[in-house]
Amino acid sequence: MNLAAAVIKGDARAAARLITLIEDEAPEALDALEELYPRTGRAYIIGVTGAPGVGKSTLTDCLIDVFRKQNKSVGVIAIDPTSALTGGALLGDRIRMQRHAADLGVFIRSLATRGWTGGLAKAALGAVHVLDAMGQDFIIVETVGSGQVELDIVKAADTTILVMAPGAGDEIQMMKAGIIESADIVVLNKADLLGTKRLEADISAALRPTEIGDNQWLPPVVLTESVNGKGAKEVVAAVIKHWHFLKYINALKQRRRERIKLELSVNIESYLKELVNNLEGNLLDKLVNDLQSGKTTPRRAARQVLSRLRKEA
Ligand SMILES: Nc1nc2c(ncn2[C@@H]2O[C@H](COP(=O)(O)OP(=O)(O)OP(=O)(O)O)[C@@H](O)[C@H]2O)c(=O)[nH]1
Ligand SMILES: [Mg+2]
Repeated sequence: MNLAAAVIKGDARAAARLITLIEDEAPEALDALEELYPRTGRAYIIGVTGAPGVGKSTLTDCLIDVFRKQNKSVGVIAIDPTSALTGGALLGDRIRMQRHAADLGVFIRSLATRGWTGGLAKAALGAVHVLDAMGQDFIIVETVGSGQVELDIVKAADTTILVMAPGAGDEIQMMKAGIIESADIVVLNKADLLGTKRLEADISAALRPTEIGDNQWLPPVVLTESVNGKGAKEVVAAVIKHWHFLKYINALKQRRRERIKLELSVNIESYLKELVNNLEGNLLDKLVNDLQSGKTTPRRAARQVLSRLRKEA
């Protein structure tokens, strides 16, 4: 049986294998994804993001538990843009979600890619398709850090959870960077620690809208103590509430449209990159030489590349 067919049957080993091929950008992966694509669009995708160490994986582990008690299957993709360098965080993620390792209704996978950030977004979207096609009801995508990758992946979720914790030091940064604005739910984890009340007040102030319009979602702040399993039920309830809200105001379709658009542009980008890197006669190298010796300008050089691409097409 081919890989795509096995994934559609729910074969976890086939799914794991396919995600590895996606990470490696293997041509077979692209073919398998083509086959899977018509089977996607059924899962509900939850993004879990936040600064390093705030407790995203511990919370995710608790969320898995709540979903499993409701008889829902769960797929998890843990993404760390820096992990290709350190390798450490991935191990930590696996260990924190270890207790679900033997559960057939749970599929957990870490993702790492080298190279351009667009590659990571592309791989993440591909991995989501795999879990979707294999029949997971909910897919949780955990991303660490900040910056473009995080924002892209946030865009790709149906519901985005921003996790914060007292004492992490990055909270004010996140509020300033506007990351909090893309949160549908804010989880204040480590509520057992000192400084929770203060942070809760700061978050609520940052979330308070200047005016409340119709059909506006005011992100709830949910307190959790993930390390003690506390608060996850309330987080899941908030996710479901947000889901119903999106459907009610007809916004789920629009969100999914954004995701499709992102995937299309990421694919175009990687396709173009490949074409450009494989131009005949080392055109790219020649242009770099010309630029370095002042014979051309970046814009003119880019145009030359485009006209060559057009000719080759
Ligand atoms: N006190 C306290 N510690 C917690 C809580 N939740 C998680 N932790 C601890 O915080 C540390 C980091 O937890 P992780 O779940 O790995 O955090 P993360 O956000 O996934 O970390 P990265 O993936 O490395 O960014 C661990 O030592 C957890 O045990 C909590 O509710 N209270
Ligand atoms: Mg983690």
